[in-house]
Amino acid sequence: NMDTTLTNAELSKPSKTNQFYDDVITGLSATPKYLNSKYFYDANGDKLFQDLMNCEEYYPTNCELEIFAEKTADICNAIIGDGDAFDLIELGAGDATKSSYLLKYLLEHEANFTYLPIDISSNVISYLNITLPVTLPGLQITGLNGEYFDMLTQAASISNKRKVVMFLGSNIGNMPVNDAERFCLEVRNHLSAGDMLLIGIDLKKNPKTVLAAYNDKEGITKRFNLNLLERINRELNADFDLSQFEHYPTYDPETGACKSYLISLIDQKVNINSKTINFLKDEYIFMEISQKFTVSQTEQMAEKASFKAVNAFYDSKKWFLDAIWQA
Ligand code: AVJ
Repeated sequence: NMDTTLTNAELSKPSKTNQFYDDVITGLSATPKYLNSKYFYDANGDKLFQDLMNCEEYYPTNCELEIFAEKTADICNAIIGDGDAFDLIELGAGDATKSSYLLKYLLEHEANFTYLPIDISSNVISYLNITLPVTLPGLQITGLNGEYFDMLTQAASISNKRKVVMFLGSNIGNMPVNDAERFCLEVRNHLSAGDMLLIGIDLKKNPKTVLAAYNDKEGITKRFNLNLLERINRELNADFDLSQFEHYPTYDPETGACKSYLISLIDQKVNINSKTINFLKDEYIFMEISQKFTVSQTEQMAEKASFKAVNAFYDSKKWFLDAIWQA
């Protein structure tokens, strides 16, 4: 049950019962302050991310869509392999637009598979469970709502078929490089020899292009960041004044780290249920990292996680990579 809304009874209990509350208090009590970007994705955040994917500057989605549309057969044939039954597991499925290209092709070619989308958002999973069997007749789907590794463990417990895990959209970039390596190793440890990881990775490119994608003119990225404060207000009984925080995106072409911050415009106190958090003028909250990689960095990452990089699919601009790594 991922509904993190606190009832009055829960709010008056020790905070241990609510992970979202604990994480928010931990992050905002730290120096420097931070929030975990996985909490961006409530119903409003899902909607804002949809808008972001449709905005002009946010290129990663269009690049990956191009790869999935243009290289469908090659990707699917690599996934199908010898033709044995398999589970197609997607970590952070979102609206499954990209994977739909693959799902459609796999169904048309009578591949024997079950689609298991995993998402932290219960909205996403109920939406997929309802809509995909209608738009893709014959699709076997089991949506799993929860944290990636809990749900990977659950997926393994309900089936012992070969596994193809998809981790698309450069979601891997939401972790600092060391964490990303550890994450890939943990995925590998949930897999068996012959299983696969299809991973979408945003590549280094002109720094202006990267920065613009996280600083769109319409201000959707700004609202996407501020939405987390709004979510904290709504779900954790807090009183953030959104007009007193400014969105500050950065990109460092050396490290490939694209980071977003919210900066306090004034000295201010924010109450979160019974806790008070002090902000100094110009103090920042680190909100999100969207790491960009070189191709050789992605190959190193595969190797460190005990995968063999077996296929690489690029968009025409070579801005984005979908790689197949074999366990
Ligand atoms: C969904 C994590 C891949 O980092 O590019 C988009 C989220 N943040 N704009 C990304 C996001 C700001 C996105 N990921």
